[in-house]
Amino acid sequence: MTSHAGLRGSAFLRACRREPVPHTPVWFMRQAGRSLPEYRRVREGVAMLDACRRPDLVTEITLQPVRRYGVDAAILFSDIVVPLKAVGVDLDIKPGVGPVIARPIRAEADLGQLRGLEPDDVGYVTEAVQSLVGELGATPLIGFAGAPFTLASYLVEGGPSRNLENTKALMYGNPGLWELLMTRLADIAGAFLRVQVAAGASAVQLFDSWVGALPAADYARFVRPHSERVLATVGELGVPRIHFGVGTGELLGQLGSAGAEVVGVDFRVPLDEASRRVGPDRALQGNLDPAILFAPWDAVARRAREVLVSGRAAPGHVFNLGHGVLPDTDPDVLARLVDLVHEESAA
Ligand code: 1CP
Repeated sequence: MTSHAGLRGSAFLRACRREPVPHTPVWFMRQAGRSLPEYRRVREGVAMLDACRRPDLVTEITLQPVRRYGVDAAILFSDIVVPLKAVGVDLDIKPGVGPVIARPIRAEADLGQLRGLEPDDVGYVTEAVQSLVGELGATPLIGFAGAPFTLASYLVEGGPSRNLENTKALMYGNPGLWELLMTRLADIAGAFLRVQVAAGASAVQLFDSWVGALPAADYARFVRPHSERVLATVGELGVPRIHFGVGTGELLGQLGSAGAEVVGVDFRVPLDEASRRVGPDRALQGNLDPAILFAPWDAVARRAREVLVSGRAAPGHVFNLGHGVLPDTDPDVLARLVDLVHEESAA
C-alpha cells in the first residue's frame, strides 16, 4: 500500500523492517496535541471528537508536528475511542479527563452497544488518511487502534481509572463475558486498522497502554490471544506493526511473539535489556522518559544519547519517548531532540 515511491527509502519503515538506516528515525507518541500552540489555535471551540471527524482538521493537526520537527513519521490525529463512538457507543472525550462512557459495560446486556465496525462508519478517517498520504509525500503515516484490553478498561470503568478494579472484577469474575467483550473489541480494532491501511497508512501501532496492570500469566490467558488476532488481521497487508504498552517489563517476551514486527518499550527497561527479552528478530521503539524533557538540555541530551547507544543492541530502533508527549512540554526541546537523534545516529 506504500504507493509513494519515496516511502520505500523511509528510515522509519526501514528500521521497522530491521534494514540498514541512514539515521535512527524518530517520532513521538502524542506529537500532535496540546504542547503545540498551532494545535491549540485550530482546536479552539472544536470538541475533540468533532475534530477527529473533520478530515480538514485531522489533516492539518497531523501535519503540524511533521512541519515543525521534521520527524520521520506522522501519526494520524484521532483517538482510540473513535471507532467505539463510530459503532454507536455513547461516549465523549472530556477536556482534562479523557474518554467518558455513558453506560459502562458490566453485564452481557451491555454488549449490545458494540456492533461490528464497517468502513462506512468511519468514512471521515478514510478521507483524512487519503488526503494526508498525498500531503506527506515521502513521510510515512502511522495508523493506530487501541488494543482490546485498553479499550475494555475504558468501557468497563466508564472512564480513566487508576486501579482498573471493575475491569479486573469482570475479567477474573466473569471470564465468559470477558471473552465476548474482548472478541468484539478485537474485531473493531482490526477493522479500524484495516480501514487506515486500505486508505494508505504505511504502518500501524496497537496501543495497549494500560496492559502493564496485569501479571504475565493473566496477560497470556485473558488478553494476548485477542491482541494477537488484531495483529494477525493486518498481517497480510504487509505494513509494519508496532505493539506498545506501558509498564510492560514483565510482558516484553510475550509482546515480542504476539505478531508485531516492532515492540514499543516504555522508559523503565533499557533497550538492550528489552531486546534480550523481546527476542532477536524484533525491532524496538522507544524509550526516553517524557518527563526528562523538563530537565535542563544537558540532561536531556545525555539521556537521549544513552537511548541511542542502548538501541544499537536491537536489530532495528525507532527513537521515541517511553510514553506520550506531556502537554506542557516545550516544543523547542522536542525540535532539538529530533536534530540530536538525526545528527548523532547518522551513518
Ligand atoms: O482536547 C484534547 O486535546 C484532548 C486530548 C487528547 C488528544 C490530543 C485525547 C484525549 N486524545 C488525543 C489524541 C490521541 N489519542 C492520539 C493522537 C495522535 C498522536 O499521538 O499525536 C493518539 C495516538 C491517542 C491514543 C490514545 N487515547 C491512547 C493511547 C496512547 C497513550 O497515550 O497511551 C489512550 C490511552 C487514549 C485515551 C485518552 N484520550 C484522551 C486522553 C486524555 C486519554 C487518556 C486518558 C487516561 O488517562 O486514561
